[in-house]
Amino acid sequence: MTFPKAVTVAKEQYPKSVKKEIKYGTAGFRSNAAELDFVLYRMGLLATLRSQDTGAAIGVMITASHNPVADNGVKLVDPAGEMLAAAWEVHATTLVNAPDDSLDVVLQEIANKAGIDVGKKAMVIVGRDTRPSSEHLCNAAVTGVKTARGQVWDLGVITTPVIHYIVTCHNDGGKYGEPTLEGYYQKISKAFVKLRADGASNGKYEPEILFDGANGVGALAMEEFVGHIGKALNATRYNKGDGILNHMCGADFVKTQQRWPGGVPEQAGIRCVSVDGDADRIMYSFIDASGKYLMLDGDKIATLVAGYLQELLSASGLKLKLGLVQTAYANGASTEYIQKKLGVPVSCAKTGVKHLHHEAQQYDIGVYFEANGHGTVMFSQAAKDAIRAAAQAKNSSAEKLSGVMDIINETVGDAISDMLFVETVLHARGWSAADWNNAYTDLPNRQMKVTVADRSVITTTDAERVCVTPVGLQDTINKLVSGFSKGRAFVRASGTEDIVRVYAEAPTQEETDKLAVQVACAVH
Ligand code: NG1
Ligand code: ZN
Repeated sequence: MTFPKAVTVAKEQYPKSVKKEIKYGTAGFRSNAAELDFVLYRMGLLATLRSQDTGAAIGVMITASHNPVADNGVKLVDPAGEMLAAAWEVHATTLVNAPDDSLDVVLQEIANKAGIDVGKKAMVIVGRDTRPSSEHLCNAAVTGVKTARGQVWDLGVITTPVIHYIVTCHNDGGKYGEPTLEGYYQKISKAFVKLRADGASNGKYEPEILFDGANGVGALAMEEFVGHIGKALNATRYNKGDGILNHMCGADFVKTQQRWPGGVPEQAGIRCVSVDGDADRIMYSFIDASGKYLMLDGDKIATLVAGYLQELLSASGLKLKLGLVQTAYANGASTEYIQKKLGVPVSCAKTGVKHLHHEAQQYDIGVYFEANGHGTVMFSQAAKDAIRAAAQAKNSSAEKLSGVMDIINETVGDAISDMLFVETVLHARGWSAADWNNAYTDLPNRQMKVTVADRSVITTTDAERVCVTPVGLQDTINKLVSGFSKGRAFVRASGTEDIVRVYAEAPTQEETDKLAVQVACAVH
């Protein structure tokens, strides 16, 4: 028997408590925290196998991100900091749904399928957010790793982007950066401070923000950054953990409610930065001179940073291909602005970071962002080499690009690293929040959730923009859309909730709402 203790430990400590089938989805496993003990134990077992399979360290992050505090979840991080490979998502689902009695057999089957030598060494890096349930769930994962005879490196309470960074750096021998928390803070902060060494103010840019930590781990990470950045950015921190996680604050609240976050005093003209519960998503908002609330989402961030990278690239003379990856949820005005005004090519990927990440790899410099504020920039090895060489040769634009590369956490969307990049661009341009917002005007848009008996009957193609089944639904959507000049709408089954999402855009909010309701009725 290769996994002699797997069944006993399961039965004695982490018995399977949920009968219904659960699936490793876009965000890994996610549910009410009380239902997750056995899932975490089994993910510890699986992460060990994956580590033996790849001969590298694997990450296990315990978080339910922007979801309520009573929820929790787990996601595995592959060796180069990417999301778990699709074949292993299937293994994860199989293992989690197996009865306690057959765990050893199922583990052996996975090992056989993947051709794993289970005697090999394994290393699993675990991290968790600030949820009260996270420590207990982390212990379950650690027990799983140890039961499968793997080694554990427990990072404690950290953000999701930090675990992606540390897994990457650990596995590449420190090429991307030093594989420690301090290494992470140092790399990003130093580059940020250096790029504003000549003065933190510039034109209409003031180095001052209000930081909404969502009462989660992002607040802790920001305290660390403030210690490293010093006076280069004056960040007044709110929602530092004294309130309820993600409740009436944070990036998801701001994006879905389009409202100023609770717990942060309203101050006109000052940028407010909201992160989510594991600090991999970011939203900006501000109140303009007339008292109007304005939100700057992932699309605004993507267009701002892609435009700046494009400018530096052409000034540097480097011949590198830059592109932006969005999803169908990107506001049509952002796509038009970046394509037509700035001449940056845009690709559309399916919802879910792994799809965007993959698509971004086709460019030398690939910017990807979801409208909800999750995104980053990736540089090919050739791009990195060319930029560093030109920077060494004192090409000033390449020097800036090189600095920007160090601010960015390429391994995954990273709220605070993204924030420091946005601040860098605004500083370089001498822009206020209003200047940034005025680059283009969002088209009115509306998202709706529709509950159906079986959401899997909805299938799509063309990066989710065209509905394939039920047959005839797309024709109906086309007809409805044609009733509006410049309308756009699509439907898709959510990967994280038991609902169908409807998205609509049109020239006015009234028309948009009408179109969304008509499409929702067609789905129902
Ligand atoms: P689903 O539920 O599949 O739409 C949502 C978000 C994604 C992504 C995932 C993972 C929207 C429309 N969808 O996916 O962008 O963030 O959750 O958390 O925001
Ligand atoms: Zn998150």
